[in-house]
Amino acid sequence: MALSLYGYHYSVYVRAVRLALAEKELRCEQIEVDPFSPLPEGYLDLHPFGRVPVLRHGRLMLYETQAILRYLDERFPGPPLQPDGAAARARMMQVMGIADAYAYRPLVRQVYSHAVFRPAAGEASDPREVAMGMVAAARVLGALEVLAEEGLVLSGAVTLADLHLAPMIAAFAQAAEGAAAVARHPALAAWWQGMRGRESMAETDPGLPEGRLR
Ligand SMILES: N[C@@H](CCC(=O)N[C@@H](CS)C(=O)NCC(=O)O)C(=O)O
Repeated sequence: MALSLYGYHYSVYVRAVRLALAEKELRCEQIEVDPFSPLPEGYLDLHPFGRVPVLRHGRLMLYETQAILRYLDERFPGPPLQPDGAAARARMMQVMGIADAYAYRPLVRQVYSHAVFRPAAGEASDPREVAMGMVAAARVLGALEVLAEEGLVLSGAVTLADLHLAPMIAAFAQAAEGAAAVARHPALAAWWQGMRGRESMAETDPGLPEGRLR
């Protein structure tokens, strides 16, 4: 049964799924859907909230990145991406929850989008969004530092938490102020140094738009 991924090239959530596919060495058809443009007809039948990613595997259609990552890890062979032990698994889920609830908006939609993506795309950006994002990011990085220091996740063997978080940190760290903020957190910075060098990260790097008008 073939795998298909509906996703937007620049989406951090889609990149998390692509990372899992790469780490598990799975082949997957990629269908481009830009959720920030008018959606293709029928797309809301696949994802009622109009977001990306959506994974198709045979008759199974799945949205929500955490569910997709779990499915890929549990359904397919390859290196296991979930740690042993209740505490480490709970930490993995905790990091993914932090990424969704507290990190995505400031790190990606405020700092990356307004300091990096929009300027590259030739779109208007708002420095106040960057400033507000940096304020909110401080608490997120502080919380992640505590967890990386503890070492149950974000240190060593790659888990779904690493794959979920890494695209957000990758986006954030493209802004000079984002990179400087990560560097001020030694355990998180050490994790990021290891993570960013992985082959799967190079394979899934979306690059930047060049003066493209969306
Ligand atoms: N909870 C969703 C979030 C996915 C998400 O927000 N994706 C972004 C792209 S990175 C999106 O589709 N945004 C469209 C929008 O905000 O309208 C998941 O985990 O998959």
